[in-house]
Amino acid sequence: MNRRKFIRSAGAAVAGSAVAQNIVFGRELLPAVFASDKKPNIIFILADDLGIGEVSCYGAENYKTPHIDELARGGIRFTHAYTPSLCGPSRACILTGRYAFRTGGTNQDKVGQLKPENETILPKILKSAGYVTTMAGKWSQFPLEPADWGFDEYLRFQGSGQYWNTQKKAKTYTVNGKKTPLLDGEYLPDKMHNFVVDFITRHKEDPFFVYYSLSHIHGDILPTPDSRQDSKVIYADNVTYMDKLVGKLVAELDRLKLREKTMLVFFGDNGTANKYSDQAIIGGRRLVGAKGSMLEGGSLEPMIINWPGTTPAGKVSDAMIDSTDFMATFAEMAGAKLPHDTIIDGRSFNGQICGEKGESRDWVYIQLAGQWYVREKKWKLNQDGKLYDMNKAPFEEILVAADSKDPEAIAARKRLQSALDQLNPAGGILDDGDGSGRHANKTKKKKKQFDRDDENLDEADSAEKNINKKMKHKKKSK
Ligand SMILES: [Ca+2]
Repeated sequence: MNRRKFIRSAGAAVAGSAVAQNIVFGRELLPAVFASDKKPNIIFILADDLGIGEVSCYGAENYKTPHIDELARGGIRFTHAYTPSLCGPSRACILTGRYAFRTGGTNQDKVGQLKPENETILPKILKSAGYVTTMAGKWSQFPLEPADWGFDEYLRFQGSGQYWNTQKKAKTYTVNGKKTPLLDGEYLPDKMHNFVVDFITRHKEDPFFVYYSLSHIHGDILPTPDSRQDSKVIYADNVTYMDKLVGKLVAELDRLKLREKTMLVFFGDNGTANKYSDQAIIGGRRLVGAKGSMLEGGSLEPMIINWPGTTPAGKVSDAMIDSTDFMATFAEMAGAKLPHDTIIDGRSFNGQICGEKGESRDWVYIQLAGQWYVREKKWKLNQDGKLYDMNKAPFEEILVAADSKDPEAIAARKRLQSALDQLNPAGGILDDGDGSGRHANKTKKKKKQFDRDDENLDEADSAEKNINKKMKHKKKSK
């Protein structure tokens, strides 16, 4: 039996035994079989504040992303991939495979309080299967250093959207614990690229995992090395540069002859920032909502998986993908065991990657602060019992009357309410922040501040700093 067929039949066997939604199918069955099989390298590229409205293969009219589009032509482009609409809560779902009401990562500041002794994240899981791991770029809003969470090597910067040393937080960056100055004229995203290329070159014989967490296209929006001096489209220049970096990395994989051994995943951590959402136009229309909202523009993300020889080329998949799924998927791919003493919400979509029809989840769950919803392809139900018809999404979400007699709507409400009842977010760790998803304190900030697109994220970063200080103090006093 070949590997794909094995994945399919193992999945079917476990799914058939009616395991709970929360248990990843087949996870106990795979490692022995995969041990002798070649494990793919995994490169996870996470763009910051990028929605589908900035990616041309999704129909974005104001931007061109030829290199990302090329990945889609040679791989699978997913049209229904979702994640919470702010950086921290989104990254917590991606890295832990667990929902916010389980980890406590309900807002930006709270993610800064997660602890490695409570949460096992992706690098640790993959390391247990023989992977060498690295991260490059933004580590916020996680606390401590990437190494404390299991990365073998890392290059991280402080805060978000760091590019030039003219920015306060970009005077230095940290490489494997060592503060390194960013010199005049050095472009941090290029340093990150070089760091990743050096890593994959040194480890081309090992299975490796790269968590490549881009600066782009989070504010500060500054001219790129390629911007014309008189450029009036600096934001678009940043989209273009991000795309160029993706192309450059693919070229390096070609040079190293690693393309067929490497699964490239491209994803965004949340939707377009408010400030630029009017330009994120598809088919003449703007998406509903933006970063930080509970609407499509906040959580619907571009997602492309390219692995020549394994992913079907040019496929467009409408499978529902939840950002907690990466953990289960990569673990299955690597033949790694997931933690057995904790609930993993994500489910492997390995079958989709291998070009088989595959099990698909029926809904995704999205939470930010004290708000949440479950979303199927056609319907969405939130924590207040409001049901939305999503047939015109991502451009419109139509509220269904509470007393609607439409039998489809009645059945959808019942289904989704049952999913929410099963998850029971209100019975988990509750958000004690100001409700914005940004802050852990209860003092409501002025609305104006919410609308600032959190370009600076100073408060989230200061919370991260405080917890880092506390942990350091604790380590010393031990
Ligand atoms: Ca973000």
